Amino acid sequence: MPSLPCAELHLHIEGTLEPDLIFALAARNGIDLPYADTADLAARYAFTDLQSFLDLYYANMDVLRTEEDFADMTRAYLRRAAAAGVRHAEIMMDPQAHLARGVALETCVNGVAGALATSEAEFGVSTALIAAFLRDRPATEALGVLQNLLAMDAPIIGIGLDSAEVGYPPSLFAEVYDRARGAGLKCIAHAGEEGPPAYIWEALDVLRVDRLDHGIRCMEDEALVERLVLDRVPLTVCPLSNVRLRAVDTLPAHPLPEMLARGLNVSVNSDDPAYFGGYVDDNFTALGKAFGLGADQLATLAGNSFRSAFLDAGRRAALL
Ligand code: ES4
Ligand code: ZN
Repeated sequence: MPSLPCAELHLHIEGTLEPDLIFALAARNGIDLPYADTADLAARYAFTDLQSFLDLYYANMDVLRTEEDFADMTRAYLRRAAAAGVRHAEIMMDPQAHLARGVALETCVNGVAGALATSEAEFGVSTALIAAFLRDRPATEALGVLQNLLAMDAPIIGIGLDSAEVGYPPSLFAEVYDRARGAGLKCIAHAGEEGPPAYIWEALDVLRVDRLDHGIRCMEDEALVERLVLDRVPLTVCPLSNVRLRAVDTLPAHPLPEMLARGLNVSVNSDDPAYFGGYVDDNFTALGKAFGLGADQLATLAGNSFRSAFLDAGRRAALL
């Protein structure tokens, strides 16, 4: 079956680092990995919650040292995304995760952005880059990184907020978001993945986000659902991620069909595909198996993805 054409709006580029590329980059950079082989590494992908995943996600990034490493990772994702039916990808990266390891901002940003620059010609995938800040690190650090990104004229269209959610409410980052909005950047944030509906309210009312990542716990708050429907706030839902990180018990228990039925503006995305059992096409296939989604629901999900992308009308029309 051909893949459904869509836009991918929730994708961490560091979460596309597949075991074989981790080993190849480790060899190239003379790094000794604490795993015997790719099977030994992949056997550790049995996560119990968000933090258990993040521990491995941050550890594996250590193989990313040079601009070429970041570019190779990005090109591998774009090649796979094209095969998955992705026409446009808005890609998050985590600069602080690299700065903390002594990798320069220019190295990680130029490596990813360099690969994105040739994506349309090479893979037929249009792209945009979003710098995400780590909410479990100080907001002052995020502000400093934002200032450096602006000073180097980094080719980013927006900012995001990710990493460990519970205990780190969006309101901690109000100043960062005000500064980004003032600089003309789009604003997104993870909220309501593991965190409570109150964090989604804060992302909307304090950070004034243009789009929400995950947001699935909105279903616990009727007034919040009404607000999200009324404002047509895009929610980038990641079904296989939610199952692997136990935000939901099983895929058949996922709220996505109910979210669609309520009229929420949801799209399907892969989050960290190398870790969660698949790319966006795999997410659609798994949803089809679990729920038997009809052609109308698939068309709504794909349509929502294109409409929720930060694309002007001309570029959007060219993709459809
Ligand atoms: C993430 Cl699934 C998820 N949640 C929060 N932060 C993240 N960073 C990378 N993947
Ligand atoms: Zn995410």
